[in-house]
Amino acid sequence: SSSSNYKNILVSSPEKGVTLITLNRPKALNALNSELFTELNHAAKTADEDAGVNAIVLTGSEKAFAAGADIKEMLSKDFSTAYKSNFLGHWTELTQVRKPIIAAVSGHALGGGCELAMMCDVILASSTANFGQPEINLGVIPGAGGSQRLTKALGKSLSMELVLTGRGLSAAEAEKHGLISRVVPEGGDVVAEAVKVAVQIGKKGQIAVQAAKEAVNASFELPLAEGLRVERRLFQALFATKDQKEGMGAFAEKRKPAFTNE
Ligand code: CO8
Repeated sequence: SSSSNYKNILVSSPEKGVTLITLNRPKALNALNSELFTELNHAAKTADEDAGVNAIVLTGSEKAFAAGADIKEMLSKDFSTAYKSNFLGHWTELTQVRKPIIAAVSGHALGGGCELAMMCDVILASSTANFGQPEINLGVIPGAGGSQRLTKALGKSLSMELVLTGRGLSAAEAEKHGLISRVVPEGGDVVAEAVKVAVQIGKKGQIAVQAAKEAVNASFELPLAEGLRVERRLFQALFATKDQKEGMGAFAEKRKPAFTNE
């Protein structure tokens, strides 16, 4: 499907090298369903494969980044259909994207919405952001990383409190405890700020950018010694790129580097 066929998302390019994906189910506070995720995966994969794109910004509306998986659609599901259709199994595809994804969160980022934000590489939030894993109120538990990525970000005690009580986490708390990189001050525009970060990333050598993302992500998967080995191998491999010669050469010659992504 081409971008004009998307029903649940909008795709645009606010700056050269940046793809902006906006979740767009306003009547349901961007509740996530299978079709939305299929479109999101398609748009992200398209950006990932486009040599003209360096980074992706993912956002929702002022009111909601996403208020979770679509509860009305899940209500009558039974085990056999959920299991046989691998219900929401394709949610993880977003984590296979190699280019950086920056989440710009305003309003509710709850349940699957919080989990979606946590699948991104950087989270910026406006002061209205409200994170949480309220699944316990629905008789279930987080199903797409809320018990794992949240715990890695916040530690055990706070994650347990959020997951067991379902209470929300304000933008200020999320910043204090390291769930997000920063809150954009009131009056600021979180999407514009995220696009700025994306543009900055776009000025670097893109092989190094993707290697950096791969190395940081390895820290979530591997024991330290293995992670350090991955990092060192990637670091060494970058000496085979023109961008390394350019970057270090430009420093030595006191000029700005002109990376060619080679
Ligand atoms: N699903 C479906 N519809 C929703 C959802 C949702 N998650 N959230 C909001 N909506 C709908 C409402 O039903 C309402 O629709 P309508 O106008 O037709 O009644 C509309 O959006 C507006 O919502 P509200 O009127 O409730 O707006 P408020 O501002 O009063 O409240 C809240 C906002 C607090 C966000 C409230 O809507 C709410 O509590 N929503 C549910 C939040 C929630 O529980 N999220 C977790 C869902 S479960 C989940 O995400 C599990 C993921 C598991 C992934 C597994 C992968 C394998």
